[in-house]
Amino acid sequence: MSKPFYITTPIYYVNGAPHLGHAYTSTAADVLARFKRLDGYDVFFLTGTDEHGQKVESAARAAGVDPQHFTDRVSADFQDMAARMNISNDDFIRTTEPRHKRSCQAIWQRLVDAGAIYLGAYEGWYAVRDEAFYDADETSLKPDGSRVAIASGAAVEWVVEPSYFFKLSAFQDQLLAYYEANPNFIAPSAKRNEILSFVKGGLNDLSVSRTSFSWGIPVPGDDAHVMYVWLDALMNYLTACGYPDEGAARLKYWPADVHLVGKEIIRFHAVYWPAFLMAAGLPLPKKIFSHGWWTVEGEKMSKSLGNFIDVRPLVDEFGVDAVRFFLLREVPFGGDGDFSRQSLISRLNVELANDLGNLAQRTLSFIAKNAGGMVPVRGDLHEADHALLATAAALTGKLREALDRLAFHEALEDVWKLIRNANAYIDHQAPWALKKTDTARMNTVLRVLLEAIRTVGILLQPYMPGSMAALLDQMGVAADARQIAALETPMVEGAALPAPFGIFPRYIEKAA
Ligand code: ME8
Repeated sequence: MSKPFYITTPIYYVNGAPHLGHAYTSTAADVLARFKRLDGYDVFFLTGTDEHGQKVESAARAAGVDPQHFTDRVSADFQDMAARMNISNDDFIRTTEPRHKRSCQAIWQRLVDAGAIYLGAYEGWYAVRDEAFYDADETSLKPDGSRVAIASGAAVEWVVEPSYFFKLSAFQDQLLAYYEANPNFIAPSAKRNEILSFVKGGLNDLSVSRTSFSWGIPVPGDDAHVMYVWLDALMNYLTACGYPDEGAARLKYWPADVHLVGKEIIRFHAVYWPAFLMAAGLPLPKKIFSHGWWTVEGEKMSKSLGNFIDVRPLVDEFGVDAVRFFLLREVPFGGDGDFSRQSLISRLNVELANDLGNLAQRTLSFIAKNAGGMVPVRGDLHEADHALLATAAALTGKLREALDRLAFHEALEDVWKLIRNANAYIDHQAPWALKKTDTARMNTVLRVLLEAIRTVGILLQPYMPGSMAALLDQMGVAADARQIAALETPMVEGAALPAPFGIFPRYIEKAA
């Protein structure tokens, strides 16, 4: 039986349309999900939309639509974005679904039964944009007299209302012991340090219900309260596993292997979520990985600047795989990055069209013209052949290791080393010269190249599924021979190859 692997993205707020940032997290999660499937794991990959809370309620009001219709519409837009980015999620959860209401009310009851929830009153700062409570020292006064959260810049308002509290303060030691015992639980390490010092600084109990609006999941037994949207939202990861049904088939996926999140929501995932689970006596996720933020042409994406990038027009213009590749190639995963049209075009032209596209194109069309259009027969190997084949053979292990650390960019760098080596090899071996002098040697060289390109094609499938399928089709690799394990089996000598065609055309900017 294959090993379960559970990966999630954050569920996105439906207060606005999907943009590049959402596409980024979903694409990264998708690459890992696809890689693990290809490597024989039983993967469950979850994404979805976060539809309750004050922020969504006021966005619906501003649009003049009732919240349910509003969330139906925006959630459909997120699902469309996922489809256009070729995201292979196994489920799409919406927090307004009945299964989720049931699951949230069940965990609430469990927290009450555990003595972790009590009724009180909240008096303090709240930022609707972040859906977060802030201590006074986490806010600052602006020259115009307004107050904002220091971490995010979101406006805060003073809130006084009856509220249920979760006894977060009681979990400080347990959390610290957990971080200590599981050094890879929070990554990258800078984030781990940030969370460690936050928790060491002492934890206040957390307000987990609101009474000043009604767009949320009612607190069991007290309809005047709706659950705090973050308790509701975090529970999505368990709802999708069938919680609270004990016999649910998907419970085998819990605890999650990776919750992938943006850096601004690490505290919710690495502090509040594990504390809720500890209180409920449930297992904790294995890893919370936080990635950085994209800016656009040097500017933060914001409503006031109106510079939110929708990835769909980019997909139309450059192709989905070029966009997916760019997002994971451009920025070391974990750090911040800047989107610019120019850098996308340059990656497409240099790395996809020149490096990879040319390697495949010149090898395959040479075989079509000069080697009978079939997988060439290999003779004795020279040192250079062994070297290239050894680099190819080592690649799988390197990718497994890099992707287990979510180092998507490093994995690509490793693949590109092989591509560059293969391009140098073809130049050096010059099969066009061997054609006249030694066709047996020419065939061996072509065969070694094909093996290297097949390795690239199979291992890049998670990043660029459509283009790599087209490449593997041209190499006669059967659909059931595209798993990572299939790399152990050599290609079938003499098998006929279909007519080759280019997969990554160069992008030529049209004159304005
Ligand atoms: O926070 N760069 O939803 P959200 C990179 N509903 N990634 C970005 C980004 C940017 N500029 N902007 C957004 C929420 N993201 C909650 C989550 S989870 C239980 C609830 C990505 O719609 C990144 O993954 O504000 C970030 O964490 C997420 O979108 C926030 O989406």
